[in-house]
Amino acid sequence: MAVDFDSKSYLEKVDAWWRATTYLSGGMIFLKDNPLFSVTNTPLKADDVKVKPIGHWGTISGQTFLYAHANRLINKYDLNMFYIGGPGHGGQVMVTNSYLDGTYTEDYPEITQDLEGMARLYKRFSFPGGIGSHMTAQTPGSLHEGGELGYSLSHATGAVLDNPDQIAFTVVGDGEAETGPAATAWNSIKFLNPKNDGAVLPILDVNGFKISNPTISSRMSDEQLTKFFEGLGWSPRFIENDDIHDYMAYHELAAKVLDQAIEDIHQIQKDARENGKYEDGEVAAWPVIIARLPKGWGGPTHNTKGEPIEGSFRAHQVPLDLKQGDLSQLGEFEDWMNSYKPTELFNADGSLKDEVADFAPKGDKRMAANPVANGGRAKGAKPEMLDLPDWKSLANDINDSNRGTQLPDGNRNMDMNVLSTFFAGVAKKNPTSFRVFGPDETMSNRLWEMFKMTNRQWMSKVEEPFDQYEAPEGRILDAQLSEHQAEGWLEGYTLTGRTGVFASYESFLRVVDSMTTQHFKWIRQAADQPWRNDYPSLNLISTSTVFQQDHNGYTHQDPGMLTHLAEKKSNFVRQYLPADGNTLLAVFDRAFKDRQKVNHIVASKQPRQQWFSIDEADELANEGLKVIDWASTVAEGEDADIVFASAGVEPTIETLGAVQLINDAFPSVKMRYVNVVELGRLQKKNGPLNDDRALTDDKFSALFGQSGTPVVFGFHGYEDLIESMFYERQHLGLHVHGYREDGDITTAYDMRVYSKLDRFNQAKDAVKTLVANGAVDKAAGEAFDKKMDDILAKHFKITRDEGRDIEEFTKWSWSPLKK
Ligand SMILES: Cc1ncc(C[n+]2csc(CCOP(=O)(O)OP(=O)(O)O)c2C)c(N)n1
Repeated sequence: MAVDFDSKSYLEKVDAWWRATTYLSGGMIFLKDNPLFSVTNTPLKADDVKVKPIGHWGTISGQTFLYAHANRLINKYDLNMFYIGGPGHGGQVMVTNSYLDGTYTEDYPEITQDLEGMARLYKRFSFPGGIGSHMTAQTPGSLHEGGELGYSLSHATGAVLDNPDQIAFTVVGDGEAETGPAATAWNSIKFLNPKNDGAVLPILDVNGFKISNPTISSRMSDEQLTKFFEGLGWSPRFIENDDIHDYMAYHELAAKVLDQAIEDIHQIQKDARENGKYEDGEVAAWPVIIARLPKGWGGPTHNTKGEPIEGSFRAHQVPLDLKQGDLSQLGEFEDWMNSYKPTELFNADGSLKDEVADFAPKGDKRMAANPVANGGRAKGAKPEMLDLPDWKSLANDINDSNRGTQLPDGNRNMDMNVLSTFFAGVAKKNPTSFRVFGPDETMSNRLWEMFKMTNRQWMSKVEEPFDQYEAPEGRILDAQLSEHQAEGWLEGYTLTGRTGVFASYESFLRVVDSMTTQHFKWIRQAADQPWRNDYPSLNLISTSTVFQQDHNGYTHQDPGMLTHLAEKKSNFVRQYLPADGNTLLAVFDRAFKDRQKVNHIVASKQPRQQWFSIDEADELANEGLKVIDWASTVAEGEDADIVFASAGVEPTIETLGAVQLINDAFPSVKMRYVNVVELGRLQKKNGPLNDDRALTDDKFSALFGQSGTPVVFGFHGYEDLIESMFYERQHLGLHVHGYREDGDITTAYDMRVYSKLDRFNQAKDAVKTLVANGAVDKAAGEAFDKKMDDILAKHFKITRDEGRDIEEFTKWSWSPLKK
């Protein structure tokens, strides 16, 4: 017999499921045993109660209500839908739903669907050695932890891009909605193409309160919220009721409103897919739901002082003063739990009653089992890797005759532009699984070849010739100036198994540094879950970097992302500083094949000398660092008087400039030059998960000499990062020339001199150490030092008088060393 999903009896099933998940969600905050005390007729005793109950209650019942209704929608419309909980601190919502639909037990067999398993689940919730109270990577069906609030909509949008049948059922907290990232993420519909992308169904959960404040939207009228959302292009609808305890009224309304939303989504997609609509600048008015579901709904109503809990901020975390050491509120707790009528829901052995269990969607239709939230594929299935073009066929031919020069074709000197030939090839070969993201910078960051084969995806009107490269379909998503959106979309895209790149101005990648932290934490925890598939790596490019800012200045100088990421567990982070176009190509070939990392690549977009042959670039990218023999005068295995090293584009130019100055003046000095591309190879951090790429101590000293060997190191970032790495290696002798937090609107070279990264300052430092260790005569050293000072004085005068750089810099190119 056909099921009547709109009937009262079916809504009663929804209600039963809701009560069951809410019962467990509330109970596991407090109990570590005896979860079904009234079903099994086993009175609660102190030992069943946690010593220190922690977790959140306020967000739960609204979210479990919505989750139950999402299940109904899946059953009614046979949807491919998954759940994103913006207020991820309601971890129980996804935990209890996945437990009751069977997914949890499939993923964690020890958590059986009986009394013992249920007790184990209670105990492990928000408990030492157990699971987090958020929708962490431990949670089946989750791809969004929601610990740091703000990204639910961006993640949802990223997840459904190029996933035309997918719907992201996305609960946005009304507190979360006040964050900058969430506020700007409503603009996502200006970029979602209903033809090729899936849909996001946002439900703004206006439960009225945050931790201890009301929310802004709770004090806005329906009319104001309607205007707000309509202004953004959405089609808003409301779920609300005057009598908050008339639950059937809520069910009836929710069913009606949500059905309409799904039918509208299907209509929008049909119009786009079959009738060619939304190709001319009309942005689809996607449904958004505003659900006014009270905070702490259906839970304890008042505290012992008589102040309201239900419908108040007081419901946010633990709503009762119940703990093992104080059972005075046990009665209130029991009344609350029994209000869900658990005897109607559960059997005494802990299993769900058949008629309740029957409500759950089946197989992969269960939101907790939807493959989209598990790297986009069935559990244990092999990932689909990108089909990559041969980067070597796109490389510059660098040899002895042109090394360290600017190539005749100016475009080939801009590393980012060289890289864009690779990206264009990747996009061509992978038309639905590769995208480039950014905050309006793809053009500025010189990924120009991309524009020859694709456009920026933009659903609003295109007004040519005033606009360029905007179209409803395109592999580039950079037409919203928001780092949060670019990062959030990329994360959603990546966590669902596709590959993307976010290219950002270096300093403004800091805008989302905590988002990258959250992503790192996710992949780190996900790696510990045997049932989780792995993910492609998250690829971040820092360009428009610290050492050349042209019309921008000091505000645009911040290479601190390097330090920020270096502080994380290094097994999940790769940071690359390729010094030229070939190395950048080789690094991306590696980055796109690597799994489950945060790849941070610092790259130049400015015309620069090119250095490395294809073979050298290959080795540098894959080994991570290398002694460069054409820039060294010491034989392999011999002790050097001094080691030069560099990481980054301008540091490499300047350090090699210093190598040449020293070699010209003191040809007998034995020098080794090491180019460092993969920063993590130098580190030797304490603690687990930190050593999968660390050099052995022997290899480190083979490169940098024993402690005491002078090492002049040109570095792109803040100096203390390299200092800490040498400290960890107990290597004394480091002279690092990095960014010293000085700069201005000035010439390209002056930016380097500001930080003493320039070759003259590096050479001065080198000679001082060579005099000290006797490799250079004192008088000769002093004369050299004066020569360097004179050049720097000239530099200072000419930049300030004429606004240009000196010929010692502009006319310089590499010439072979005297050996
Ligand atoms: C970016 C960020 N800022 C602050 C917090 C601390 N915090 C945790 S929960 C919360 C209130 C959340 O309110 P809302 O989004 O409405 O969720 P709900 O009411 O459903 O719990 C805050 C401020 C956070 N987790 N993330």
